[in-house]
Formats: sequence, C-alpha cells, structure tokens
Amino acid sequence: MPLGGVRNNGRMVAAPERVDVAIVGAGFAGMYMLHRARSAGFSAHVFERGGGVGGTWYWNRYPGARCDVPSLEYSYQFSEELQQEWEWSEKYATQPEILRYAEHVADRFDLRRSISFDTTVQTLDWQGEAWRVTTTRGTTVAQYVVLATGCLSAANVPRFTDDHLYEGKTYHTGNWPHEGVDFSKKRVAVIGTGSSGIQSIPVIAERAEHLTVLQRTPAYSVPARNQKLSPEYIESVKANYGEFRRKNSLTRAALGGDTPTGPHGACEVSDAERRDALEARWQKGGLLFLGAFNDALTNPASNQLIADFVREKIRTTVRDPETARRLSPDSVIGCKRLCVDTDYYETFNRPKVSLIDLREQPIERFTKQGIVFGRTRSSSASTAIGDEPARTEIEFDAIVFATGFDAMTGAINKIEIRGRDRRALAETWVDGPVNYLGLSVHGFPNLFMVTGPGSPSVLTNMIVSIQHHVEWITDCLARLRDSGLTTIEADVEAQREWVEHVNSVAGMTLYTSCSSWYLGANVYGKPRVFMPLPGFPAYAQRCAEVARDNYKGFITR
Ligand code: NA7
Repeated sequence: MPLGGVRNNGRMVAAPERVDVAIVGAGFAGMYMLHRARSAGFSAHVFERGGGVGGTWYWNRYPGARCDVPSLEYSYQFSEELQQEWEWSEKYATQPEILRYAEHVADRFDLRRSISFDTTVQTLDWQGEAWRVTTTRGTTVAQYVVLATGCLSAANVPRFTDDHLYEGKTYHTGNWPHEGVDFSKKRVAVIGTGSSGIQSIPVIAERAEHLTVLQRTPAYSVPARNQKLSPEYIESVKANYGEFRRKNSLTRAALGGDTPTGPHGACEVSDAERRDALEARWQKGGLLFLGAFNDALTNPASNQLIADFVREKIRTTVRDPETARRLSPDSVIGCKRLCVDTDYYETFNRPKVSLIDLREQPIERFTKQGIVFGRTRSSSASTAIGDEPARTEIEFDAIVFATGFDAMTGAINKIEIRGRDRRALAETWVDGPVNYLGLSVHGFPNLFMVTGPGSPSVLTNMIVSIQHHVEWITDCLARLRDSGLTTIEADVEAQREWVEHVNSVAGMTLYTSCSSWYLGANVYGKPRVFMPLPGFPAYAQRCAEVARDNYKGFITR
C-alpha cells in the first residue's frame, strides 16, 4: 500500500569533502544553524532529504495545515531586518505561507549554495577526531555534526490486516503530494484525530462526497479564532518586537507573553469565576486556553473542571448526542497536545460527515474497496451473548492517514550513528533517549541535537527553542576553537543526572498520565519515556550556567 509521494523540486549542490560543521536537515533548525555557523567563521554544509527547505512545512501540505502558534511569534528573531520586512497575513499562518517564509530566509541569507537537497544521510561514523557522514550521494568528513532533523518528521504509518489489498488512494498528512489532492465526488476516510486530522477534516469535508472520520481516541480541541492580521496590530508588535519576544521567552512554553497564565488554580475560584475565565480564553482561541489557571497540568481536580468545560462545548456544538458523546474525551486535557481548530466540532453536523469510534468498531481488515469494521460486544446492545458481533464493510475512494509521527527520536534513529568504540546510538537509546541538556549524548563526541529529547522542544514555540539551541551550540564551537580544543562530549554522570532531572520534572505534571507521542506511546514497540522537558526559562538558564561554568558536565579535549 504505497502512500502518495511528493515531487522533488530542489537543485543539486555537491557537498564538500571536508567541512567544519555538517548539518542534517534544512528545516528552521538546519537553516539557522548554517547561517549561524557561517557567521561565526565555520565552514558548514546541510544535507536535506527533501527537495527544498522548510522541514515540517515542506512535507506537511495537507488541506488545512497551519501552525498552532501565532505567526508573529512563530518566526525567527535573530535578524531585526528580517522580522521587520516580513509581513504575516493571518494570526495563524498556513503551511504555504510558512514555506514561503522559509524560502525567503534561504534566499535572503544565501543559504541554498550550502545545502544538498534530495540527499539522505544514511550513516554517521565517529573516526576518532571527526565524523564520516555518508549520504545517498557521497561522503563528507565533518569535525562536528548537528542533527537538525525535526521532532515530527518521521511519519508513523500503522499497518492493518490486508492493507496491501486496498486499491483506492492512500495519503499520509506528513507526506502530502505537492500537486494537492482533489477529493470532490470522493468517499474519503480520515484515520486519526490529532492536530493534523482535526485541521484537515473540516477542509476535506468541504469537497468530499462523504467523509468518514475514524477516531481511536477523541482529542480536546479549542477554536483557533483565526483572522487576518490588521496592519495596526502588526505595526504595534513590530514597533517593539524585541520586548514582545522577550516577554514570550519568559513563559514556560516561550509563547503568549501578552496573555500570562492566570494567577489561581481552577479549584481556588468560584464556579462563576472559573466559567468566565475559561469562556474568555475560549473566545480568544488557541493553545493559551490551558493557561486560564496555573494548575491545569499539575492538579487532577483542576484539570477535570477544565475538561468538563470543553466537554460541555462539544455537547452544545454537536447536534447529534451520540456523536457528541463519541467526540468527548475522558482523559486529562493537555496530556496529549491540545488541538487548535477551525470548525472541527461543527463539521460533524454536516450530513455528509460521519464518525466511527474505533474503540467500538475496530478496523478488522482492509479490502480491495475499503475497510471492514468489527463491533465490540459492549458497543452492540443487540448482540446476544454467544453471537458473533456484527461486521460492516465501508467502501472508500481514498484513505488519509493522519496518524502522526515517530516523534522526537524517529528521524534520528533512521540514521545509523556509531560513536566512540563503534557503539550505536540505537543501542545507547534502547530503553529510551538519554542525553545531557537534550543536546549531547555520552559516547558521541562532537554530535549535537537541536530540540532533541530532554529539552523543552515540542512543549514550546519551536522556533524559540531552535534559536536558543543553535546559538548555544555555535557559541560552544567558537569557545572550543578559541581554546584550541577539538572535541566535546557529555560526561556520563552529568547525563545520568540530567535524565533523572527530566523524569522528575515530568513526574510532577499530569503529562505522563496518557498514551501520547510525548511518551513514545503512539509507536508500537517504542520505549515509553517522557521525552520533552517542561519549562523553557529554567532550561535556558541552566544551559547558560553550564556554558558560563566552562561547559560543566562536558568533557573537552
Ligand atoms: P498525532 O497527534 O500523533 O495524532 C495521530 C492520530 O492518529 C491520533 O488520533 C491517533 O490516535 C491516531 N492513530 C495513530 N495510530 C493509529 C492506529 N493504528 N489506528 C487508529 N488511529 C491511529 O499526530 P498529528 O499529525 O495529528 O499531530 C502531530 C503534532 O503536529 C501535533 O501534536 C502538533 O504538535 C503538530 P491515538 O490518540 O493514538 O489513539
């Protein structure tokens, strides 16, 4: 069952034989790493699997794809000229607009001449003093390697019984055809109701003859309230962009500095006050809904009250009570990433949209024309004990897999990485990713990760975290050069303490209470370890202290 592919449109740049810094990936992390390394006087080269820049925004071209962080925040802040000249058109930018921005950055900073597109890094071998980087096109020796591989770039495509028999079209949201897909007059199924499903479902429903949503776990979603940005608002931010950025970076998620987290816990206020606070955030829209109260992700009772509010919104939006029931999550709100939507729940009021709850009607197998659904006994009141539960086959012209990613470690683990003593990273991470500061792994000298596991990454505005890492790494490389040193590696004890620290911070929250991709629980066989570290400001402070303290916790030579 090959999933619809993408068209490559990159041009070929030959990689040098030797380079100071090899960078894997030309998304926002890789592009800035290239620019920063060059500016610091290092030679640098990027290897990119795709045919163009943009990373996530190069691949995720599904209908309705947009960022869930406001565009005036989801952008680089390293260049005042860049942030002044670029004009975002909407509160939440669409994928095409973000991709145009990435392309603008690539041109503006003359990045393309050092990027090999359509080039996959296959192996990284530590040679004692440098890395040998083997790609689908050749070999480069690099003193340092930076993995800018992205947190959500390895698609998770679940397998189903007989899925090879299906003769209709299949797509994964994270690998969408460049030419787009016309769903008019088509009977379409979407599997998955995370952010990608929730963004694409209302848009696919516009065109499709019929849309069937296959939901395994209902998600919590809040309205985006997307809108065109007014020139006055843009002007007001740009007039003091530095201060706007500074306030954002002081929040836990490095976003939304103009809407601080409420000062109370949800249980500390009256019912009316709680409702008003939640309603105000619901009307404002977006991820900051969860910041109405300061204990949403630490106090189960508060979390329950906030979740009740959203469930009530679902009940009052979705006209069919049975559909509303199926769409209502019963888990901790915010445990899986909150979704941000435009007309998601409203879409289920359309006669041409239906919902199948896979917990009641599991996918049994694929056929030539569609999918056979079983029926669990508990969901079938009419099934007498001893009877076989009923089966239904539904035919689809196209099936969309909105089934997410092998997050945070997936893209790294696709590369065969061998460090000191030829030890494989996959072996070191067999029980889950270990590292120091989310930046460096013991046994793998001169290898850095941008927004890797063990750093705040996906719990923050990614671009803020990316900039922070890139700048920290470049400063580190410059310090090594200035001190006449050539290698750096995480100390094993510092790494052990860091892993413990990340676990203990995560353990103080409700994040570990559900089967999320933060935990690796969405990928069969992946070790369950909570990967990102909650809290950007404390993390950034710690990184600064380590650097000031002569890279404490690292071994340099
Ligand atoms: P997500 O958030 O991982 O969502 C994937 C969805 O696919 C989710 O509803 C899953 O259900 C569902 N899924 C995954 N595997 C299966 C199988 N085997 N059967 C049925 N359903 C399945 O990925 P997205 O692409 O939506 O979003 C990723 C991030 O991008 C998002 O968090 C934002 O940060 C941007 P489950 O919940 O696992 O039961």
